[in-house]
Amino acid sequence: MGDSKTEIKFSQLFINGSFVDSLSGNTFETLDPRTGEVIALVAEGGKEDIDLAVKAAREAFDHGKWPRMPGSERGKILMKFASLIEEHADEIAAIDTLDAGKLFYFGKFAQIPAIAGNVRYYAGAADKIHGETLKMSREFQAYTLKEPIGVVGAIIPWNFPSMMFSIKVSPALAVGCTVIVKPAEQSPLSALYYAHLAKLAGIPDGVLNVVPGFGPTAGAALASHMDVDKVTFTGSTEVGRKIMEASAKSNLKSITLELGGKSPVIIFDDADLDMAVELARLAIFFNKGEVCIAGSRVLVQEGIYDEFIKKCIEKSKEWKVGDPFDPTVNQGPQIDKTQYEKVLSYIELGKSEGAKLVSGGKACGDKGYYIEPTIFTDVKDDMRIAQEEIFGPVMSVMKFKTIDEAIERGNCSIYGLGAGVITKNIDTVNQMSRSLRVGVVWVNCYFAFDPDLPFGGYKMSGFGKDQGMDSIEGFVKKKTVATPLYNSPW
Ligand code: TXE
Repeated sequence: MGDSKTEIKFSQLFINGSFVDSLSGNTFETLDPRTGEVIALVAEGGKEDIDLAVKAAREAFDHGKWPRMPGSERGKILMKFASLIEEHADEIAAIDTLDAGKLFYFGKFAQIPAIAGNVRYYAGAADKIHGETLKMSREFQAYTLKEPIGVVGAIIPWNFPSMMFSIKVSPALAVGCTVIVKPAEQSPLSALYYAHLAKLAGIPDGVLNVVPGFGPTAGAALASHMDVDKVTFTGSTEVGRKIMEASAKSNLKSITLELGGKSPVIIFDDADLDMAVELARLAIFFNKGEVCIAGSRVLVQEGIYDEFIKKCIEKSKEWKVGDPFDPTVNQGPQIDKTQYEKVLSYIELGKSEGAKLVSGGKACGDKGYYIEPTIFTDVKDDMRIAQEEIFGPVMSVMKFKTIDEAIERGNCSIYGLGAGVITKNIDTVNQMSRSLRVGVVWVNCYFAFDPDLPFGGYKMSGFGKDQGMDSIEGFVKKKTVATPLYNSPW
């Protein structure tokens, strides 16, 4: 039974099918955000460990059986991996709760089963990746081959350690790539557990490697490695730039970036008010606001603005903050001291910028990194709390009058990850969904994820897609083959 006493079994690097210490022998502490206490000492991968992992992945790609076996065979092994994930949901959920403050019951009954579903989706896709037959104007025929891109570096963040692992690794493995995962230093443990399960499932040595370590060392070494063909990254916009720079300065490796957001939830006068309040609350307080696509800007039409705020304040009081192992709790601790202090400093900034604090606004609990669900009203577009990613449970509410204003202000951000639109009017839905410059529009819902739905942003939220069959395209190269139809002088 996974609980707060769950034993940490895997804390070394996973390279070429074995758990090993780092070459330097260095370790780092991973901490429990409920208390700030050490959970485990984890082997700290550096540049030389990344070199070893890349060598193993390169060998497995260039000479191993994984990219060469029929897709259906890879699919069968990935199906087994998915079943093992499901069987160990309890333990994995407990690890993510300890390491990242995530809600245990949500993990066990929703998130980890969804991850197994995600692996299965790509397992099913593994034998359905094919090119096209092309019509040429002359007496030739031609076709395209979709080939795995090669060795993939997956640099992932701490807010969804399991989901991020799965959405990066599953499509890459399905198409026949080999992978090195660099989990976030705040939450490295579940990735190591997945490596263990991958080995049990029969994923060959060297195909999946996991190297915990720090961004500027292990992460940077992966991003600038000459033998890595692709980096898929989720994290801050600032580090996304560094990854692009590293690619430009090394081997021009292909890149997918899923970066920050400042997504609007836009609520029209005709909305079902109770539903709107529920969705707005979920959009920003779920996972303690540590969500790239959190609905951090709530734009409410003037006719229901006052009533919305009243109900939203009432509802935020019912949102229970506390130990994420407690089944009645809605919100656990922020991931670490740095993020906790960042969120609290944004709350101070909001007050000093003139926004009205109407609910929450303080840290809570006598230890750990807990913050009250917080609501600001009277927020203006040019305030920093309306423009910058806070990455915490802080809602900024603004008032608008017309649909044109909603479009303009909804788009008033350097980011373009997602948006929520809440209305009963189909014309409003159509106009909004075509005018918002974002990667996903959720109409009368929020966080509607599915393995089949492509996910990824516009503008400075990045490019390329995670999830869906689009994600497959990020891990293949298309080769064109042309040949004469008849004997030809060419
Ligand atoms: O992110 P980083 P941080 C946002 C959020 C948060 C802020 C900072 O606003 O408050 O970013 O968080 C690795 N080369 N998001 O500092 O640093 C790092 O080790 C290569 C949004 O934790 O971007 C980790 O594995 N890699 C986001 C990963 O990058 C480097 C989720 C992400 O960490 C590196 C997380 C380097 N030079 C934070 N430096 C989202 N889009 O969901 C760091 N890393």
